[in-house]
Amino acid sequence: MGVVVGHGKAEFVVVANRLPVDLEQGPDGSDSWKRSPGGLVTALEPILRSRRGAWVGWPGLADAQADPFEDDGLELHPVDLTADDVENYYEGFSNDTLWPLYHDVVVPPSYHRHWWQAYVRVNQRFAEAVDTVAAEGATVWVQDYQLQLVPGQLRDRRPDLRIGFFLHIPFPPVELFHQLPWREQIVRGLLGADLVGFHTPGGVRNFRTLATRLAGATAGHGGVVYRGRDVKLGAFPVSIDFVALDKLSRTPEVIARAADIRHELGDPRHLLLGVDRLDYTKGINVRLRAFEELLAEERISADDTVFLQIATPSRERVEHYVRLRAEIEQTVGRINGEHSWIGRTPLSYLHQSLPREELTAFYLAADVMLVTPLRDGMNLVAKEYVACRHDDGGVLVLSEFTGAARELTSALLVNPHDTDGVKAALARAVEMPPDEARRRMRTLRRHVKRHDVDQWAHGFLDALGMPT
Ligand code: ADQ
Repeated sequence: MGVVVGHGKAEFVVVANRLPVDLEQGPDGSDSWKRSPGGLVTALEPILRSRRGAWVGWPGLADAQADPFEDDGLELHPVDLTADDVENYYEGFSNDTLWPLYHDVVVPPSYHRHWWQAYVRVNQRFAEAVDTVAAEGATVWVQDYQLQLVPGQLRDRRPDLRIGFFLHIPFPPVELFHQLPWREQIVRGLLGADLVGFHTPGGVRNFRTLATRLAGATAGHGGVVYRGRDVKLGAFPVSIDFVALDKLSRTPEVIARAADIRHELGDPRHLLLGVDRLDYTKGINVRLRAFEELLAEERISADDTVFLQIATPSRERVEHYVRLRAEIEQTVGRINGEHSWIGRTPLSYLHQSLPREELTAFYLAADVMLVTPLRDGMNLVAKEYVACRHDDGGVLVLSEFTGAARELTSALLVNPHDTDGVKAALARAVEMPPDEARRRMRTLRRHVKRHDVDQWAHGFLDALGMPT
């Protein structure tokens, strides 16, 4: 894949922790690149290709030294991370300090000075990489919580650049953010951008307050004024490639596979589904508890109901994740021990990542989709489920604490801290009259179709002042 390129002069640069390709090492030690398709790549690829675009990011393998290269018209610039960087910047500060802090301290964040130092150092390396690839006056779009210092570091080196930043996770309430020993540096880092985007107006509000309190920013038109510069703030709810998923879900292969899945699960009358990265923010335990209690109270029956939970392995070297996995596996074992009979298991649990076609078939097969995070920036699974239901079937149960809940108001919205409320919604979803379910699903589909990932990317870049 690809040819090596020199230091180009890109007009549009995307910077993210990860490149849209993964570097993989074979058993013989040889390197190869593998595409890692995702919504962000799909949305940005056409824009990157249409104007000398480049992507700066980590290839996903520690201690690899990869040269910049071109892949099908896209310039890719790997940033190398050592094993020590991965441990301290990525697993440490990004995933064990910022991630829990920004998700309402669902688990206690750890604050370590050496993690912070690694975060500063690695962010600086990303900023240097952008400096070498960006043309005079280029537009740079920095993605997510791993790189919050990059806008400021880049502004210092390259005042000619137009810099946007988008946060894919929630921006926390003011009081929680205050816990962070390096709160002022993070806020100032973000204020290096010309536009800072969040999923929701709540994120905008929290950040505006902190920018004023911690960095002396003042009120400005559409945002704040910081060091004499306008910094725009805005809510841009991310989305999915509706057309592609809708199309995939209509293929005969996917439709047949959906029927097979139900059959393999024993042709239950009701099939419930959960799909998540295995993460403590996703509230997997919340729905398992509700399911368990409903079975115990005989409000649903193991004779005709199956709940399938698919959890992608995630952050397996971080302690909280190791513990979460053990807890969930114990709960699954308990529920099945209690409520199964030979050849009939009410709960199926897959700790696996699935190919897109397979996931689409599961979405199409499920009568009820359970999305119950304790906190989630957006939650794309909810939108993917809706996009796959070309038959207008299925009921979505959705946590109020997701960004998606602001848009998908025709779902059954639940408070994941209220077990009785989740149980009531689950029972209602199972018994919902088909007419009502179809009406709700049609409304949801109309919304996601109109607000897809393409519209998200263009909305952000227009606000940043880059014509697309
Ligand atoms: P995530 O926390 O990863 O994203 P989410 O938005 O739900 O959460 O996206 C997960 C993606 O992984 C989905 O595209 C889903 O299809 C896929 N996936 C999940 N389980 C899978 C499995 N077993 N096999 C294959 N694929 C699977 C972060 C934020 C979110 C925000 C997104 C985008 O935490 O709040 O919505 O970024 O901004």
